Amino acid sequence: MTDFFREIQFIASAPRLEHAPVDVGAEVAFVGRSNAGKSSAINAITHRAKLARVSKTPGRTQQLVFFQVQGMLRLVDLPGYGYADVPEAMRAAWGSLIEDYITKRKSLRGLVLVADSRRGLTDLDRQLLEWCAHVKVPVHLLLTKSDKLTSSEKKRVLVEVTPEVDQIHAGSTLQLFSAVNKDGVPAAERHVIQWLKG
Ligand SMILES: Nc1nc2c(ncn2[C@@H]2O[C@H](COP(=O)(O)OP(=O)(O)OP(=O)(O)O)[C@@H](O)[C@H]2O)c(=O)[nH]1
Ligand SMILES: [Mg+2]
Repeated sequence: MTDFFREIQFIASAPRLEHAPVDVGAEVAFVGRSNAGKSSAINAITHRAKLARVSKTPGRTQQLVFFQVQGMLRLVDLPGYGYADVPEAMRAAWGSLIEDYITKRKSLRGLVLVADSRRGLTDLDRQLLEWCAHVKVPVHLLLTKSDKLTSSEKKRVLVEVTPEVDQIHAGSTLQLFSAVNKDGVPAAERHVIQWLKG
């Protein structure tokens, strides 16, 4: 555990990219399906229990939420996608907000894609990986909630997902992760810090 995130604090939430903090420095964003565990991953990696809001109700984080790590370094909690129970128009708006952010944000150094290890990748995760490959944004995949898997299930998900990710966005990295038992937290933390420090 490092003290890199010791002074992290919420700075802004933005319903649209125009409302985001000025686009300088370096940023790492967490993205993924609604309820996958993005906010929990941010809290685990920063060693702050209640920094990002965790909810049992999917689709809670509907804005880009910015945290200042130190100076011009930031983490971003992106709105979750793919939640079935929202109107189509709202779903489309979330999609374009995320697409806008990924394609236009100059300070974006890398995306942490969070996916439930029990489900593997969804179609929207694959689409996101394709966008990232297209605009050359590096991706680190967290297969989270690994505390729910047996050791043979853990092996199987890695065997299944690794070639799939390689095929869509070669050079991406991936790991198992759990915000509950902290499996993989140090590795994820190192990855995020490396991106931020450039
Ligand atoms: N067992 C287990 N549960 C987890 C883990 N991470 C998150 N959860 C649970 O999954 C639910 C969703 O977690 P969040 O972190 O709020 O997920 P999110 O991706 O930020 O969700 P949205 O903001 O709605 O898109 C909560 O009930 C968490 O407690 C984990 O590693 N293991
Ligand atoms: Mg969230």
